[in-house]
This record gives sequence, structure tokens and C-alpha cells, in this order.
Amino acid sequence: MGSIFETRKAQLEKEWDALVTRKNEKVEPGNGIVTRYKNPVLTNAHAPLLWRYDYNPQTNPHFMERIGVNAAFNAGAIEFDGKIILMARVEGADRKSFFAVAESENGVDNFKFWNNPVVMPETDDPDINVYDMRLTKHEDGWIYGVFCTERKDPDAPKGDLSSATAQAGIARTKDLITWERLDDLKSPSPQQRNAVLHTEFVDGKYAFYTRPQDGFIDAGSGGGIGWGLADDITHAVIQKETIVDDRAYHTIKESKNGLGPAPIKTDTGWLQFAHGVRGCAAGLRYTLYMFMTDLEKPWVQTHKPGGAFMVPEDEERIGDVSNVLFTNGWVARDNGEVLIYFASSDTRMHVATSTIDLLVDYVQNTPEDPLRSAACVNQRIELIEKNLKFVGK
Ligand code: M1P
Repeated sequence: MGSIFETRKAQLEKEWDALVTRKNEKVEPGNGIVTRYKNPVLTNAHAPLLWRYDYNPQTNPHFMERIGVNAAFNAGAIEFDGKIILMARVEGADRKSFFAVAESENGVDNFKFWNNPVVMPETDDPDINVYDMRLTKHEDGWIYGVFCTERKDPDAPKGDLSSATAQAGIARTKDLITWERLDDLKSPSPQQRNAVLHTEFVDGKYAFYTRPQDGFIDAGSGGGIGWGLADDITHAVIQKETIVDDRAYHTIKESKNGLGPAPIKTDTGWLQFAHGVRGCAAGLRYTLYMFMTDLEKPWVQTHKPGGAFMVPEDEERIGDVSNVLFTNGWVARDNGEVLIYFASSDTRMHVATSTIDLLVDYVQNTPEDPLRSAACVNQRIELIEKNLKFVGK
């Protein structure tokens, strides 16, 4: 019989290996727009054992976990060197998040983390927590990571250890390993989360989607997905934010909303993917929705399908922050396929697949939210009446 160290190490390595080589399966028939997959693509258990265990039998005879990993979620995504890359938000047992790259050949299973987490340089004002990176392949040739950098609110009253300020951190890379940290985004908003860099220059400037917000959690008088231009990406300053997609009473984005990944360019407009938040007795409920903006004016909406595109289902409903779907990554492949990455309940990452054609059809042919129950009934009756002609009743 081997030592506890050897026995436990072998057992854990076997389980980890089975997890990261497990095949995923489509959940069919789905709704015809998007196909979910059975297994999450990343969880805390995907974190390599070398990140968590002390492999020295002298100092760790019980092969005990030394630095735990609590969750892997809210990942940016990109196709890079023919592989699908997730830039995951990995949260340690100590609640601090960091970024780590996981790679897969097909984008639906067998995601494995690279050997080391990302070493993200700090600014003169060190981040306390960093999370939710959006990756943008910009036409200037760099890959940008725009993420939330959180620090303790310097104006919080003594004893308030929760108030924080969120700002958009910006870094760039060519290889996803070495990062150049740039100045944090400056904007008119006191708080800034869910900022996303647009892929193309607009009027020769760098264009950002923003989320102006008064407080760390509450949108206050702010909220809505904003838009602003910056002359210089190394010291990005937005003077004026305009609202691309506002929040609205009695909708899925009543409390707040925020853009997900950088939009996908299609022949008829920019496909935009976002999260909307509403309050309920169980707390905040986060769902995902889409809209389209004009090709020449990406800040102008052209199509607004009503309601949610995806909501938490089954086990997705439960986790560290339950009732949450969140997205900050998707990949449009050359063959028209779209890999949609979303996290559930601030705990794990999932994939769903669709195509550009299907998503454009969804966005352009789903009726808008008519904002009143009676109008929703009329909308449905109109559909039923049209359908009756086809079913011969
Ligand atoms: O806990 C749910 C989400 O809350 C925040 O999103 P938002 O800025 O819209 O409130 C983020 O902290 C996000 O990471 C988290 O998933």
C-alpha cells in the first residue's frame, strides 16, 4: 500500500485527467436559435493540481490542498493560433480573482489551463481585484484586454469595508502571455464596469462601450450601455458618454445592464450581446439579451428583440451568486459558427453554439418588447392567427 501522499495524489490526478478530457454533448432539440451543451466547459476543478497542492511529500505528507480555487467564470474568448481561448476569471478561496488562459481545439470540451495564470502588471494604484476581461482583436494589430479593476472606496465611512470603486483596466498583448498595462479608462462616470473596446476605429478614434453607474452595485441615475471615443489608447479618456441601450421599467434590464463581449460584425449590422438585471424577492436576476447596431454608427440601435435570449436553467440557477447568467466572450468562426460562452451564478463556464445567420434571424425577426401586458397579448394573438393558416384549423 502506498503512502497517503501517493494514494491521494494518484486519485486526484486521475479525476482531474478524466474531467479535462471529458467529451461534451449537445442538449437537443433546443429552441432552434442556440444549442446548449450538457457539461460546463470550465469549473474550479479544472484548475491544475499544481496550482493548488504542494507536491513535496516532506512538507505536505497528506497531499493537502494549500491554495484553493473557488470558481472559474466570466471568461473572455478569442480564436488564437487555431485554438479557442478562454480568458477565465479564476477566483481563489481568498476571494481574489485573477486571469488565466484555458485552451481547447474545438471550443466545446477539453479546455485545459495554460501552465501559469496571467501575470497582469499593475498601475501606480494597485488593483485589489481584477475580473471579467473582454478580449478585442483590434484593427490596430493588438489584442486588448479590458477588465474591471476594483479598489476600496477611499471615501467610504470608517467601518464600511464593502464599498468599492470599479474602473476599467486596459492592457494589451500580442501573445496572451506578456501584457502591457495601460492607464485605466477615464470617463465622466464615478464607477465603470463592463467596458468593452470596439474592434474598429471610429472617426480615427478608439471606441468603447461603457456602463456609466453611480454606485458600486446600484446604477443610481446612471446605467444603460454607453458609448464614448478616446484619442489615445495608452491614456484613454472619454469626454462624453452617449447611451446605446438604456434600461427600462418592467423589462429584463430594469436595474442595470452591461455589454458582454465586443460585437460581431455582420453584413447587416453589429450583433451585440449583453446582460440585463432586474430585482426580485430572490435578489438580482441576470439574464442575457441581444440587439443590433448600425454598421456605420455602432452606437445606434437598429434591432431590439424583446426579452431574454438566454436565462439561467436547471443547475445554472445555483452557485455563489445564484440566478445569474453573465457573458463576456464569444467567438465567430470563419465557417459562420458562433461559440457563445456564458457563466452561471458566478461559479462556472458553459458553451452554447449558434451561427451568424441564426443570430441575425433572431435579432431581426423577434418582435420588440411592447412594454405592456395587453400589447404582449396582441402580439401573441397576431402570431397565433398567422399560424392557424398553416395548421388548417
Ligand atoms: O454577480 C453578478 C455579476 O455582477 C456584476 O455585474 P454588473 O456589473 O452588471 O452588476 C459583476 O461583478 C459580474 O462579475 C458578476 O458576474
